[in-house]
This record gives sequence, structure tokens and C-alpha cells, in this order.
Amino acid sequence: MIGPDVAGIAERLGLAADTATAIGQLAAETGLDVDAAYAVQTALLQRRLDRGERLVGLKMGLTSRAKMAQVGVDEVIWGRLTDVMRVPDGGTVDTGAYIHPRVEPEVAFLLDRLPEPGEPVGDFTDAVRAVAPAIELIDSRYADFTFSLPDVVADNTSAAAFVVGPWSPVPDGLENLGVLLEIDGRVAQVGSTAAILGDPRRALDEGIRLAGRHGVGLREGWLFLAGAATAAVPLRPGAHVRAVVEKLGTASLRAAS
Ligand code: OOG
Ligand code: MG
Repeated sequence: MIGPDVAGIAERLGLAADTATAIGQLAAETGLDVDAAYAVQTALLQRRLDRGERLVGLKMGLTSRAKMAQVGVDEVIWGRLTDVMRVPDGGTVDTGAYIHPRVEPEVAFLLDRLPEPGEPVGDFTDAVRAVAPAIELIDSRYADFTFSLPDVVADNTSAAAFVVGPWSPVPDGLENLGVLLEIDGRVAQVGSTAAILGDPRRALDEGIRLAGRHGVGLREGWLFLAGAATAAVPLRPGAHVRAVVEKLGTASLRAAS
């Protein structure tokens, strides 16, 4: 049997992102399973590398019940982050560059020395140099932000842009810090880092394990987004967004009007 057309699917998803044009789901029609979907994700990354982007880290997705419930997929997933996706803290994004952008509060890690895939992280403070509040801007390339598990994996887990706030040493109690998402000074979402797999440190274990299955090892100096603690909120033109994580501070972005 001939497998799914990995390169062709990656091209369709890449064009959808480049032109901010939604497409229909692809997995059912092309017979894409999760393994082939990660191959599509790798081809999409290659497409970005070919135009000069740099891989700067990984992101986890669907590490909280709130996120799983919002999108109706209940498996932890991971995707790739490139330098071009990074928006400076306090920076401005153009919502017109996206299909239906949403923002969500995240915790970012700056990776230090990493164990090999299959080895436990052990001492987290050896593996993680610093922690920061972050915002992820997600933008599913699928119409109505609706997808199956292989669809969202192929689509680089809806990754579009991200903001990282100020770095701090790993604080005590990382497993239960309050998280807020504010839009225009009003609280839009409330959560806790405990929502991220019970402890965001577990997201790193999962990232090492799941990416390792596909031959991807995490690297010193990489960024790592642990996954949103709350559901995501639509990003409207003119909005000012802040993610506040107790003990870590704030990351913010503005959407141009
Ligand atoms: C998939 C990406 C999920 C997270 O933090 O859970 C994600 C989506 O919600 O479109 O980035
Ligand atoms: Mg996210």
C-alpha cells in the first residue's frame, strides 16, 4: 500500500500558514496516522529551515485538561518552535497574518544539560536553567479550529508565535503557581501550573520521551513551552494580552488594531 503523501500534505499546511487561509482537515482523507503526522511536522519544519529559520526549541500541547476539553483531543502532543515565531516581550503582532489566532498562558523553560531519551530528568534544576512566564499564539490551519489528533500533530500543534517574559531561577513550588490570562486588563482565564500534567516538570519528561520516539533529542539552550494551563482565548485586533504567573511575573503582547 502507498502511504500518505507526507511532502504534499506539508506543502498544503505550509501554504495555509503562509497565506493565512484555512484548509479542511487532511488526516481522514489521506490516511494519516500519528507517526506519519510527525513526519509531516518534520517536513514543515524543514520548509522553514530551508528559508533560513532556526529551530530554537519545542512546545508541548494538550498537557492540561482545560486544553484537551477545548479542542476535543486528549493526547499530549509536541511541536517545533523557530526563531521567526518569537515575538519580543511587549511586542506587537498583526492578527491579519493569522487565520483565527488564539492566545494562551504558558510556562517556558530554558534548557540546560538534558538526559538522553528514556532517562528520567532526575534533578530538574540541572536540566532547566531558568523559567519564565510566556504567551503562546496558536493558529490552527484547519477551518473552525477543528481537528483530529493526527491533523493537529501534522499542523505543528497549531504553533504560530510566542512571547517569553523575564527569566527567573526555578522557584520553589513551581508545581502550584497561580496563572492568569488578562485581555485589556480584564481576567480572561485563571489557572494554576498544577493543571499542567499535575506539575509542569512532567511536561519536560513527556517532551523528552515523546520527541525521543521520533528521534528528536532536546538540546541545551533550547526553549521549551510546557503547554497552556488554561483554555485559549481568541486574539482580537487592538487587544493587549498579559500572562501572569505567580513568582515569575508577566509576559505581554499587543495585537495591532
Ligand atoms: C493545539 C495546541 C495545544 C497547548 O498549549 O495545549 C497547545 C491547539 O490547541 O490548537 O499549544
Ligand atoms: Mg500552547
